[in-house]
Amino acid sequence: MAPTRVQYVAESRPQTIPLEFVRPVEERPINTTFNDDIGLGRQIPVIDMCSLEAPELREKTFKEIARASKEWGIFQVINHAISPSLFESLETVGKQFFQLPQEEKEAYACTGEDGSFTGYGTKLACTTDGRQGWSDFFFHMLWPPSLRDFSKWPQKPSSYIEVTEEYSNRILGVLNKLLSALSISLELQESALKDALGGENLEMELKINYYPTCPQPEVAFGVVPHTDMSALTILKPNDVPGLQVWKDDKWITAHYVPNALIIHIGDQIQILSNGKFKSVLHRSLVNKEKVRMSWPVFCSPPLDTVIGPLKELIDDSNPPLYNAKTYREYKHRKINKLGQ
Ligand SMILES: O=C(O)CCC(=O)C(=O)O
Ligand SMILES: [Fe+2]
Repeated sequence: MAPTRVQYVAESRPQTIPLEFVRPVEERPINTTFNDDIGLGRQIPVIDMCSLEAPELREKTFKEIARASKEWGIFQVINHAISPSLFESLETVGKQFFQLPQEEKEAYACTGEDGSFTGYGTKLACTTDGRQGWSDFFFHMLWPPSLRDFSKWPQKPSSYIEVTEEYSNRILGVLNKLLSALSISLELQESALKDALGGENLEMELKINYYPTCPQPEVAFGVVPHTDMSALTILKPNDVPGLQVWKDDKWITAHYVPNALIIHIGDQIQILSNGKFKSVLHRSLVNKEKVRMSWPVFCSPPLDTVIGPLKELIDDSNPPLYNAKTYREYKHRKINKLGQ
């Protein structure tokens, strides 16, 4: 029997949510969110990618990126050259998939059999802690083209594949620019991070998070706190805020910036940079009236790539802070909570 989907639970319009979604009192969003009533709270930095092309602004922008990656582990980017109409199409096809009848979605149910999370599902093993987040997902490989299996992508709506293929090409362009900028911000060769992540074999996976309306958003999470095991995550949210990041011992809500992409530094860049850039701890909240959705693209090295601190960043006063290991081993250890 298929596990119960959160969307299905939400459609029955319960007054209260089932117990497995209720967080312990000390963890609940209402007791832990930084309340910025007087507007003094700092916001996740916003970086204008156009400035990377302007000779007089480049240096300053590299510094902003370095600072955001060190202090926050997350930033938003604008002027990244992805058009608002492509975002709109991405949102439309994703929404249409989740609006299909339940049985049609179940045809894609994620079985976890091949050790991957591909397909439609309710919980990714890496975020399990015995309690459930108020969200369903769809997950599939996006890049490289040789690893795409279109039969595992939604076949409905019919434009899903075309729109998502176009989006993956555009996201690859943004990713390449960001990896160059991050390398330069670390005072490395421009190609250093991309080379370390497998060069042209670097992989991208798309997850669509679907957070149904929730009658008790003050006691639940959409996705429980975690860092991404990817190198970099490039996330497009819809206009319903919900992402929170851990900064200076507080949970801070990301403001919605129209047409911005949210860039998370993931575990693999934290390791390659020997801790200079930090993998951001984050979580997401849900909403009483509105469906929230988000589209993270996880950018990661191929599984057999060995990831450890880059040798250019290691010297007597900067000893390696992490063990080198394959990404396969890293993932296995993280999913099974074995320590690194
Ligand atoms: O929905 C969000 O904003 C965050 C989702 C997330 O962190 C994830 O899926 O890894
Ligand atoms: Fe995440």
